[in-house]
Amino acid sequence: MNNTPPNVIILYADDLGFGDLSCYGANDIPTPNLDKLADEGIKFHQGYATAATCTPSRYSLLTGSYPWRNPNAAVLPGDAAQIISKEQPTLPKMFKTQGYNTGIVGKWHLGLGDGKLDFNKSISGTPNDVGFNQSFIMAATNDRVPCVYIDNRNVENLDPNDPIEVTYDWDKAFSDVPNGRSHPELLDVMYDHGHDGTIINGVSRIGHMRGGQSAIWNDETMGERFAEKAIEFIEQNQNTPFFLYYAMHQPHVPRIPNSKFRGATPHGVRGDVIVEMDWCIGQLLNKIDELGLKQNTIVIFSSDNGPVLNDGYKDQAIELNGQHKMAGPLRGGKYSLFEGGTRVPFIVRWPDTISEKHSHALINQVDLYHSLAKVIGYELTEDEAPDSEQQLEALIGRDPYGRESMVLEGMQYKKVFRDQRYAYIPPHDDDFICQYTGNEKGNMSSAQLYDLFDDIGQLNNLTDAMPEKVEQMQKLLDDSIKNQKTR
Ligand code: NG6
Ligand code: CA
Repeated sequence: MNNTPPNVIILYADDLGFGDLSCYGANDIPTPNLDKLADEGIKFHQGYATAATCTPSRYSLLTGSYPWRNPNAAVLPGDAAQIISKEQPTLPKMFKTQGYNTGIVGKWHLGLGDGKLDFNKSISGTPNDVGFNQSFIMAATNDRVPCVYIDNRNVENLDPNDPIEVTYDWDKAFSDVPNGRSHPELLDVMYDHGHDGTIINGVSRIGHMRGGQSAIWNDETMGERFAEKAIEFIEQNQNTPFFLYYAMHQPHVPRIPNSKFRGATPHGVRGDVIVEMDWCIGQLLNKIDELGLKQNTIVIFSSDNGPVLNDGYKDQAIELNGQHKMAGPLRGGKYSLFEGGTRVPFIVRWPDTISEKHSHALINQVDLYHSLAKVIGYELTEDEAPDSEQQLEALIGRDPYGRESMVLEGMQYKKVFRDQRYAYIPPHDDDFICQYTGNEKGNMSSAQLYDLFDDIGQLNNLTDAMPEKVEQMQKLLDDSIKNQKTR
């Protein structure tokens, strides 16, 4: 029997929907590595991100706090300040106190810098300042500048004679740098809604950057690079317990698969990058096997929010989607208050500990903090990870029930209250349809109540039939907002 504490790896996809993997019902997107992971572990049918967008969900995963408790936890530009303070307790800090080496590879999107952010200097206010021993990241998203990798505190491969400048203000856009608006003839893929800033590798991005030419990433090898870095971290730390947060960029826009994966699915680039992501995960899991670490490593896979077709580029995701149901049977997707916004694939593998194959327990990524604390024998302080429930029994398949209830976020702090059976969406004064993507955000001027046992597709609004339930859910939501738990 192995007495060393288990390694923990969180694999985190970007905009992957509940129905996007073959093990979750996709018919023609082969994801053999994740299917195998699910087969060797447990697959959750009610696993959730805390929000339907990226920054908020990632904030919750790392802090154990609902995102709307922090007004800065909204989708961030690439030059935003770090929104997790250096003092705040975090998941990687927790692991560190228990003697783990901690690393992050991939998408950060929680801001950088603790004041004036200068990409040409060593940055203070990085993942390394909030609990990670090592980091290799992109600042925000692959559709936002700066399009460079940041290796711990410094931009990788930066030539000091060609400094990077970044702005998100069109009035300050660099007139000598081609952008999508001024030079559409230079584009390999046409932009849509707002992705018309600086052109990098034939793709115009959100925001503007100048300089840093030697540091510009290659979109086609991004998947491989992150996989290599994640593997390197595991190799370096194979003899100490480690915590690795591997946050992949797929299938977020722009979807630019390596040529090896072009045409891997009938769904064009959106399907192809999912296959690429699965391949990257396969590389990493093979390494875990090869190093003999499989038995003592907990591997968790999930996604930061639901799926979307056109999220800023005319990349034919819509035309080639065919019959594929990105969110499976769920309504809505990214940005949505409906289930498709936050219910995502959620797989956990822990050999010898987990024997169940499926779970319908209600489980949220925000619970990983407290549940993993239990695994490594860490006591949370009074105000640490306030919204994180200790759900280890559910996470390892021994409790089929999980959370009693939870608060989910659509966009801009708009909330849903979910209990074991019902989803309650209060009246929200905003659009029903997202004008950019066509996804249903789900806002209505009157309340909505859905019975998810009978109506997983959320078509039958029960507010008129069940006024008392509506009242009860509104009250529980108000209480959750007001009463931040202390332990
Ligand atoms: C939105 C972008 C979208 C995407 C998203 C972030 C527009 C109109 N839309 O603001 O393209 O970048 O932010 O995605 O600019 S996330 O998965 O990181 O939350
Ligand atoms: Ca996302």
